[in-house]
Amino acid sequence: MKYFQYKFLVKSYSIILLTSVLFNFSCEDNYETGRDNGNVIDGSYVVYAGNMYYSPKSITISQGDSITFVNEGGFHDVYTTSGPVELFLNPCNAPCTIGTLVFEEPGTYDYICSIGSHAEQGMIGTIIVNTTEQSDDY
Ligand SMILES: [Cu+2]
Repeated sequence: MKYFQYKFLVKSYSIILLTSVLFNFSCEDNYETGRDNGNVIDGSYVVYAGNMYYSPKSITISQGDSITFVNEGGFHDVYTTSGPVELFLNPCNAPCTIGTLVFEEPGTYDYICSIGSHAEQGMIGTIIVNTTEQSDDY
């Protein structure tokens, strides 16, 4: 009887251990990818920058919306590499706010961090700006 109780305890403990390990892994994963369009401060969307990421990596906003880039770690800037207009923000040393960009032109903007080899190391992102203009129906 006692042996079975012991076996049950060991089994339960293993399951708890395994679940917490898996949970920790998924949390770590979410840190860089889990942020979404829900991050808004003072009416401006927020994209976080750090070593070596922008989070969220891709964000969809509407024409006229703005994005504030918050630097959580390291020295980073923001430079668009494609899109309707060229935009950039000068770098700053974390913790700092790199700056805020306003997107008046709809379209898809790709951007990078131009510091060192940060872009190659993953500091690239995409901003999709949807038009707010109504199509005219005659
Ligand atoms: Cu950088």
